[in-house]
Amino acid sequence: MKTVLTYGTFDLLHVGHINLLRRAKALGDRLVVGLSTDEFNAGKHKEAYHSYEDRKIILEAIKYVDLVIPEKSWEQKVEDVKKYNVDVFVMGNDWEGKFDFLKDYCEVVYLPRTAGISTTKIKHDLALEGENQ
Ligand code: C2G
Repeated sequence: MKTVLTYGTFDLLHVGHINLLRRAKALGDRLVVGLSTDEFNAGKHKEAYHSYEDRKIILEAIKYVDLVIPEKSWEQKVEDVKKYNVDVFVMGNDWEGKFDFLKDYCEVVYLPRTAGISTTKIKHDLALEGENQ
């Protein structure tokens, strides 16, 4: 049983998120997703449109996702890697290098981001659309 772990906010779910989750799952047999809580997001200066509870329901409906756990702090990753016997830690390459400390515990893989889509872009485009109506 090869376990893969990733983290994120996954708000306003889009193809970039799905591409990440699909490729992450392909690296093992089980994918665990650390989902940023609303409180943790506040620390990232992010405010998700969907609540943690709703984002969790949405993620759990994705066939690539096997388990969703709360991401409450920057410091929990080593503990999570040990707790879930993680073999591979995966993030999009906008995080390239930021989690290399985990190489002492598991493989660390940064995957190319999907170009042209982001939650921020979705919000921006919708706001512009609203202004033009
Ligand atoms: N992602 C991607 N392509 C995009 C958008 C996002 O590959 N066009 C990836 C990101 O690189 C990340 C994952 O999808 O690996 C989730 O993205 P976010 O929800 O924006 O997560 P983020 O705010 O980066 O939080 O402790 C780590 C943080 O919780 C990561």
